[in-house]
Amino acid sequence: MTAQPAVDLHLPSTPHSPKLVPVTAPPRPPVTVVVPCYDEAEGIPTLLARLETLAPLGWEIVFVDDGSRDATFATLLAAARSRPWMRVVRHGTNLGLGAALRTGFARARGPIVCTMDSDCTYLPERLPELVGLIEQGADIATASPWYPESVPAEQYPLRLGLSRALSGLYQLLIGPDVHTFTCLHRAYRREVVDTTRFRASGFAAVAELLLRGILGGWRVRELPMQLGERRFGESKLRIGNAIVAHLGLLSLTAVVVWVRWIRRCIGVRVSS
Ligand SMILES: Nc1nc2c(ncn2[C@@H]2O[C@H](COP(=O)(O)OP(=O)(O)OP(=O)(O)O)[C@@H](O)[C@H]2O)c(=O)[nH]1
Ligand SMILES: [Mg+2]
Repeated sequence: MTAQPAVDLHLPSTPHSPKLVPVTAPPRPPVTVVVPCYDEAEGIPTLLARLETLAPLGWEIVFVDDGSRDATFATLLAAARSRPWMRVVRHGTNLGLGAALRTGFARARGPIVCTMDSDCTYLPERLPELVGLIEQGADIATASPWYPESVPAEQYPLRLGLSRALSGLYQLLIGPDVHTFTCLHRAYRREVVDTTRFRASGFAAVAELLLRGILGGWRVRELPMQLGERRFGESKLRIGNAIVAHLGLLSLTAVVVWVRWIRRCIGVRVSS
């Protein structure tokens, strides 16, 4: 598939359109929230109503519409006209969740960058708690339904089982300190998203970003949080595709961890 250029409502003007250059640059927001959206038109009114409660904080919210086939883009566009805290970016075709995150990160202006699901299955109102963990010194803060103190979710036993099993396998490779690797509801110190490269285009990008962050030495904190039920629209998760992508990521992570372990062993022998 050919990548289509992203359309950004608030992209800086080009030298060919000097009349559009603002007299003063808009103030840098303290936090940017990136919200990837794909065919989520049904839930957008609820999403906007809930995000409106964050407006007094001065945050910017960057919506990345990823080639939706429904009215997602038109709805976001109309809403942005009366909401200065909204920015809307669009891919001409569907490029996947990971690609949408990369586009959102490239547009984010805040020193702290959050990501969240557009279906509000984790409470948007709790994003300030994740940001608080970054302000206390964490580099990555993630909501964590698999943290021991989290209230367990009860819906979708098959998918929850898969998510839990994957997180368990990543935990085996990386160490016991982090319990959830697949949750999009996160906050990052800006340097993390600027320097952590991740390759996956689909859902596995969420786990890849956290794994690469941990392997890169960034400090991770978890916030116990219950996973809620999707109330609008349909799930975009394709279980078969997700399993294949995660198996690839697990293998890659295993190789990286073993190579590091072997290097450490050789280093110990050389120095002794
Ligand atoms: N930009 C973009 N966003 C996507 C894509 N697929 C899913 N998303 C978004 O990623 C988030 C998570 O997708 P969901 O379909 O909710 O998947 P899930 O959370 O695993 O499962 P449910 O909540 O049960 O549906 C939502 O905000 C989706 O709109 C995609 O291809 N591109
Ligand atoms: Mg969801």
